[in-house]
Amino acid sequence: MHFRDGFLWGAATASYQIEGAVNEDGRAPSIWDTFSHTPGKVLHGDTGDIACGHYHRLEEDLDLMADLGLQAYRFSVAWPRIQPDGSGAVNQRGLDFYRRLVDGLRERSIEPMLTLYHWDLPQALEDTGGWTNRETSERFADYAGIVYEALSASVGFWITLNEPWVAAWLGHGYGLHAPGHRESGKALAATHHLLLGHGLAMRAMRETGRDNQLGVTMNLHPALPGRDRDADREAARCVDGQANRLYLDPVFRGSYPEDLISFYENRGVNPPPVRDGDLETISIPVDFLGVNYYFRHTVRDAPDQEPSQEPFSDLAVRGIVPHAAEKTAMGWPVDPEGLTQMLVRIKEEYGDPPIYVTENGRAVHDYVDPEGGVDDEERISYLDAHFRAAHAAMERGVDLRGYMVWSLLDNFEWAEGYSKRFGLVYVDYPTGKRIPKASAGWYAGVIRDNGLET
Ligand code: IFM
Repeated sequence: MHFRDGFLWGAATASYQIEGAVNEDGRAPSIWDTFSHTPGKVLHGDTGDIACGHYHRLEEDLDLMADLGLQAYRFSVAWPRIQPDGSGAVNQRGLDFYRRLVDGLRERSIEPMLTLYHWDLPQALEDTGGWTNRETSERFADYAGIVYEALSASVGFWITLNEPWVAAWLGHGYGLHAPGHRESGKALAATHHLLLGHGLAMRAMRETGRDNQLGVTMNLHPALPGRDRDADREAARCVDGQANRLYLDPVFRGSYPEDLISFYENRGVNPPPVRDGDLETISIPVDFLGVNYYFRHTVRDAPDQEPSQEPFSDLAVRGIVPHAAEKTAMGWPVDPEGLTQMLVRIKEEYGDPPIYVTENGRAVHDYVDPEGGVDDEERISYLDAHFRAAHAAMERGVDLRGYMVWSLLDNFEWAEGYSKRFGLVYVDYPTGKRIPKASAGWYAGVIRDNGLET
């Protein structure tokens, strides 16, 4: 089973999840430093203070990528390293770190794919309202302009935001992520300001006239009714509205999904604070869409459900995990067909954009065996099935151009701390030692062959 020539195989990470060195070289706190240091927010009280120590092990990690044969590496820039106050003065030492990273990738012929925002908002901006404040969108565009100016000659792929649904809803609607707010209205405001920030950043980067690929990454999940009932079908439509269309529609069609906005308005929740011209800015054409795919939502109508920290509870919907499904260590159902469906849907309903899978992978209860290896068979079979699902979408005409496995390294899995391992490479946290898992060797073979055995 062959992938097209030039298909880009890589792996992904994010700044707060791997770097550590949170107080070094001028970096100031982000909302995740504050959140993770707040008792009760992250499992076992884990924080990103040290994480994988990537900031200090840069060369070693670059060599690991080269050993794996990666053709691309997706990473994110920590805004509080670049602008510790979230605005104004630029911290050159922060930029220097990413310059070393990008140069190290280029020396190893690995294509850098840079994400500007993977959730580590400078705390100073949160103190003035964070993403619920419109000004944050403008600050984000300034920051994008700074990083673009510094690195656009060496980085070909630029992603404005990672998973705006997660930043908006887990961070502002359900309180499971930083900054920990729990109001649907705040999540809608954050959604709008994140998307506006994306559009303003797109404009700032485009205006330089440089010829790079610019896009945005969304986490997308097909939504399926749990039972053969109209009420569950309606629940699935609502979840699809919040999880998928609330992001795809404004970027690709220049509008918000009316059914979802009226659902909230009917319950007294303010709609996204749109001003004249915002949707034109948000829908500035992207060169590609980044898709992060993990699982499908299966949902039931739950009319008596009170809004809680449970995602979609404010939609009076409950998510279920089908009994028969294989589950990952996150408890997420394994569903490769959902990837094919989502990719084909984007092609059919959103104008057939070029797509990169910018994240896909699974958590496994990995351990080091007595021989010193990590035999993560479940990860191999998960990736194998999802690569085939991606290939099936390409056979149906989807313009899929590359695939980034989540993740290069085991890392800080947000509210789950270090308890969940997604890496191709095992990290022994007490020592920082890296041990490539069986999946790393297997993936190197896939990259070498640009395909899978049938
Ligand atoms: O670890 C996260 C990543 O930061 C964003 N996408 C999903 C991954 C697994 O939960």
